[in-house]
Amino acid sequence: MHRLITIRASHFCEKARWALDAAGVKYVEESHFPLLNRAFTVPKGGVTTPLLVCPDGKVLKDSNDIVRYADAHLTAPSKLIPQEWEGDIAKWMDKANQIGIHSRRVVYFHLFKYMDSSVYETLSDGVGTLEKVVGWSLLPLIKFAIKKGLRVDERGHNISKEKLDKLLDEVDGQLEGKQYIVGNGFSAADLAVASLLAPIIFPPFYGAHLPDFRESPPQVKALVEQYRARPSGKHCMAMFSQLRKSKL
Ligand SMILES: N[C@@H](CCC(=O)N[C@@H](CS)C(=O)NCC(=O)O)C(=O)O
Repeated sequence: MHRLITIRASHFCEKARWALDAAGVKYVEESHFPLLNRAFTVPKGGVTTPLLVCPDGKVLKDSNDIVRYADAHLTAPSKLIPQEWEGDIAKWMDKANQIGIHSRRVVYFHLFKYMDSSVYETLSDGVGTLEKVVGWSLLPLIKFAIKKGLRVDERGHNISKEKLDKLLDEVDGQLEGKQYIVGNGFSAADLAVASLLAPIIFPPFYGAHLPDFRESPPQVKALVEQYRARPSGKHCMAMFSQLRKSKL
């Protein structure tokens, strides 16, 4: 059996989970708090999550590698990375990672500022009982490490929002008159962009607990609605409701 080490709410982890689910690769998910994840990834030669331990002992330390590994289990016409579109898909997967870096900072900024009380619930999703207790007592340190490590502050937020908007202009342009980002069918490009934009869209059928968008304060609602209104936001909602749903 494969073991997927995650921070469950992480959008990079959702990308890996979705690809494995789409390919029918069986795995057990082992979720951890941010920061505490390193006690489980570093001994396996990794740092961040997702990290996949394969039954033969091989370790995949990057979400794009996990998507490619999952895709190797698929055959045409279900492939996430059809050979003819490989180059374009790789380009969009890289762009999706950039989207993920900036959407994460914007979302953390809003979460800490307006929804601080829901941070523990979100970060502790899927974590074992003992680690939940440890995570609760270390929560101030974990939040501090996230804020410092990812530069989640007013300035960082403003920079990331601008970069995110530019990246999404490109996605919006690419989607003009099209349902999918590359070619005529769902691919790893759609999966990656939708997953990495998801924390700002709150799509249904996300594979982890996200705070209830309907209960969120007006500042967060306004942010989500602004991004949901864009073609890239609509694409994210559509990919999750039409395609992620059946793979959960
Ligand atoms: N390039 C990596 C990035 C993954 C990443 O940034 N993961 C974050 C969660 S969103 C993480 O594990 N952070 C905890 C840490 O840095 O130890 C990938 O695609 O797998």
